[in-house]
Parts: sequence; structure tokens; C-alpha cells
Amino acid sequence: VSVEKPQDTWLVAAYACQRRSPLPNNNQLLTDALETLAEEAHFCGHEGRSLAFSRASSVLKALPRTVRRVQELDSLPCLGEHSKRVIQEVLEDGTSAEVETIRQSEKYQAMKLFTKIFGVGVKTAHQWYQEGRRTLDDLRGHPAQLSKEQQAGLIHYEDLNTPVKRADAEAIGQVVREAVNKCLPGASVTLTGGFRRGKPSGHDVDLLITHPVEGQEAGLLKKVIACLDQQGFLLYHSIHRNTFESLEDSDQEPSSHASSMDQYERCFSIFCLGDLPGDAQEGAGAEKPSRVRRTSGASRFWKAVRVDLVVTPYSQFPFALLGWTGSRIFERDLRRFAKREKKMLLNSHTLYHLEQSRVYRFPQGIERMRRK
Ligand code: TTP
Ligand code: MN
Ligand code: MN
Ligand code: MN
Repeated sequence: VSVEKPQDTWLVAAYACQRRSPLPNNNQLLTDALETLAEEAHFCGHEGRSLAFSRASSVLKALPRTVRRVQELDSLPCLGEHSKRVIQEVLEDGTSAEVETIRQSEKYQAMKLFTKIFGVGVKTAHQWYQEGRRTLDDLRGHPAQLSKEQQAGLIHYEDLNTPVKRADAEAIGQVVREAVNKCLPGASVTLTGGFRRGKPSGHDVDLLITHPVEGQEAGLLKKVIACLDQQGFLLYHSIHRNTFESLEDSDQEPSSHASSMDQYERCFSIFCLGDLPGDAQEGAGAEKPSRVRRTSGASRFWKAVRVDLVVTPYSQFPFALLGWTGSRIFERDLRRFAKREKKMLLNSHTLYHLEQSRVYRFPQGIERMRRK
């Protein structure tokens, strides 16, 4: 909660989960600068530093008005000396020399280009940079060195880096819902990620799948993918098995995993949107798999869209929904808040009281959510 104080300063909570998260950003110029610094630190493997700049940016996003003077920031948490210096520079000059130098550097530009490829992380991007590669064509010349995921990412690079609109996300949600209900009547599909936070556009579509009878969801993902594939909706997919140790087996403390990755069965996919099977003639382009038709000529009316499908047992669904709604900083802070302030361990599967050695279960929570 942020309360405005009389003298142009704000009170903002240090944990992202305790403050307002408005959609409009009144300080875009400042948050863009801080996010470039966060990105650059991430590219260099300095995760702590990167997180600090991301937190600073997140705090500015919570402000109800545009910052005009650096003094207004005195009451705000999570703003280090470095962040304040950059903010002051942008407020005074409209730009920060440090940020501009980063944005124009060869390394930053190559890292940015490469990490925007589906299936490419900082490690791979950095390796390519060290090998002297700078452009997408440098990579296209060596397809054998790319994973199947990265090859698909390169083929659809432009589409996958074009924002997905809400209407497209809803359309994909509906297509998946129909396939899911064909395979398992009664199962539900929930749009999550940035769209659930109300964002008008995003980089992908995140869908959670569950069924009110625990256990019914087993084996569902494979069937749904086969069904979608048969209809020509999939340009790429890879299924990852559930690796979470069963909560039913023990009330032991769940292992805390280093990454934010949860262990649900999931599918990272690329959908072909807007090209209904059978309504277009063969295209000449080499980049499209033959099973998906395309129109010829300039006015192409299909688009590649990244979609994450996640299947959760019903009893864990509330935690999955919370964990997959984001944002990343919100989730990090929520987990940090749980641990430090509540002595609880929260992840996308469970909530566990560390001192009482107790797992919280939420069947009633699910019922309450369903009635809403
Ligand atoms: P993203 O889809 O990466 O991000 P987003 O939807 O917030 O924004 P964008 O518009 O760019 O798509 O991730 C959505 C949420 O899911 C995010 O809070 C992190 C979470 N998540 C997990 O919990 N586990 C995972 O394995 C992954 C990949 C994401
Ligand atoms: Mn998303
Ligand atoms: Mn994202
Ligand atoms: Mn996603």
C-alpha cells in the first residue's frame, strides 16, 4: 500500500507483494533505464546486481505519479546509490550516459539479439558472442549446432518477438480448452501469466490445466498435444515430465529448488495462430512445416505464438495459479515474505510452515475460488 505524504514523497512497502501493482507505468523512462542495467548485469552473470536494479524498477512502477525530482525518492525502499544516480541523470538530462553506452555496446546488442531466441539463455548467448557471432545469420549458417528448440526459435524469430495481443491469447485459450475438453470432459483451462495481471499484451500465452478429480489429469497433456498437433495448430512442442515428488507420500519439508522452475508436467510450444486447417493453399516458403498450411503472397495471415501449457493436480492448483501469475519480482518477494516474515516456504506446489513442520492444504480454498 502506498500512502501519499504531504511533501511530495511516498511510502512504499519494500516487498512487492505488499504494495500496489498498477498497470499504468508513470515512470517508463526511469524504469527502462534501470531495466537495461538489470539486463546488462544478468548478461554478465551478476544476478544479485541484476535483481537489485529490477527491484528498483519495480518500486518506481508502484508510484501513482511521475517522479520529477530525485528528492522525492528519499522515502522509497530498494533504491541503491547506483540506481539513484542513474535516476538523477535521467531526470536532469533525459538520458543516462551509462545506460546509453550499454545500449550501444556490441556485446549488449548481441546478447540481447541472441537471448530473444526461444531456447537460448545467457550461457549459450555468451558462448556465441565469444565465438565471434553477432547476427542471426551467423547462427543460421550452422543449424547443426542448434537445438531443435533454437532452430524453431530462429525460424519464427520475428513473430515470437512481436507482442501477443489479449484477443490472440483468448483465442488460443479457447482452442486449447476445446482440445482439453475433448480429451477429458470437466477439465479446466485458465489463462495466467501477464494476461491474468491485466496486461493488454505479452511475450507468450501461459495456460494452466487441471481437473477437479485428483489424478484425472495424469496423461492428459500428451493427448491434448496430439489433438492440437493433428489439427495443425503446433509449429513446435516439447513435453517435460512432472518431476515433483508426491506430496501424498510424506509431510516432509519440501526441498527448496534453486530456480524458479516448478516441476509440473508442461509443454513449451509454438502455436500457429490464425491459419485454420484447410482454408489456405500451399505456400512456397521453406520455413513452414508441411502439415500446417499457409497462404501464399505477401499478406500472410498466420502468426507464430509461444504458448506454455502446464498441467497441475487439483490440490496444487491454487499454488500453481499464484506462482504462474507473476510478475517475477512479485513472486520472488512473496516467497521471501513467506520465509522471512511468516517462517513459511512457498512455491508453485505448496505452502509449508517451517517451524510447525506443517503442509497447508487448500481444498476449501479451491471451492471458494470456484464460487467467485
Ligand atoms: P512468463 O510467461 O515468462 O512472464 P509473464 O507472463 O509475466 O510476462 P510475458 O508477458 O513476458 O509473458 O512467466 C509467467 C510466470 O510464470 C512468471 O511469474 C514465472 C512463472 N514461471 C514459473 O512459475 N515456472 C516456470 O517454470 C516458468 C517458466 C515460469
Ligand atoms: Mn507469459
Ligand atoms: Mn517474459
Ligand atoms: Mn511463459
